[in-house]
Amino acid sequence: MSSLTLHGPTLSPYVRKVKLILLAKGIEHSQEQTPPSQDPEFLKISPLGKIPVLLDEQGRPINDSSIIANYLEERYPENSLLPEDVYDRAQARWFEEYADSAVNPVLVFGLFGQKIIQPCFFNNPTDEAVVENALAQAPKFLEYLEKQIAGKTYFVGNKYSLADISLACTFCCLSHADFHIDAEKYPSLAAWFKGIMDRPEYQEIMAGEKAFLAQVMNKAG
Ligand SMILES: N[C@@H](CCC(=O)N[C@@H](CS)C(=O)NCC(=O)O)C(=O)O
Repeated sequence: MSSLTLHGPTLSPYVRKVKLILLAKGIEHSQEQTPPSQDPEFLKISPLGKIPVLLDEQGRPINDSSIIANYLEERYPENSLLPEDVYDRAQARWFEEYADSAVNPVLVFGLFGQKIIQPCFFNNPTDEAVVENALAQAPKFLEYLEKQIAGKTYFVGNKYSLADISLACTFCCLSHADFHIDAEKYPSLAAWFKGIMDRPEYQEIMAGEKAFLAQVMNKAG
């Protein structure tokens, strides 16, 4: 029987989230570097043309990283990435939502999207107004997250969870765009991210992404 197939490159914060969940849970899978597109063939498995898509062993698609995360948690409850406590579970899902729907659209798309993805993959110039808007909004996100992580190793329940994965995926993209957490202003958040980045699976994924980006940027001149 074939294993699960993840579609999309991990440069996408949402694909990276799913990849890290698969790795944390030790789930056998393969990965295709499928880009998002409106190609009719791709729309058959991704109605919105977005990545990630996860295909199960029967080739049935599951869309949206949060729904995939939930599916993986229910199907593979071992090595759970959600805390035991019901309130903490809600908090973990909140941080996932905060990263995915609040921070990424402003900071990831504003900085990584404009500085790397648009010029290197679409030959579009960086929209400096979008970058400036992202930079202006960054403190409100960072201040909130600094308060939430202060005095803790992980965001929720004293355990590595979906909350850490989702937020780390945001900061991975930002680091590609040369935006780093200022350790003087946000010491707890910076220490948390360093701790996460020291994990071998992050080292491996980021090394692959950096090598790929270096190649693409070289070609783009
Ligand atoms: N809520 C979705 C967001 C996925 C998403 O926006 N993916 C981007 C890549 S980072 C995409 O496929 N964009 C193509 C498009 O919007 O057409 C999820 O969590 O999977």
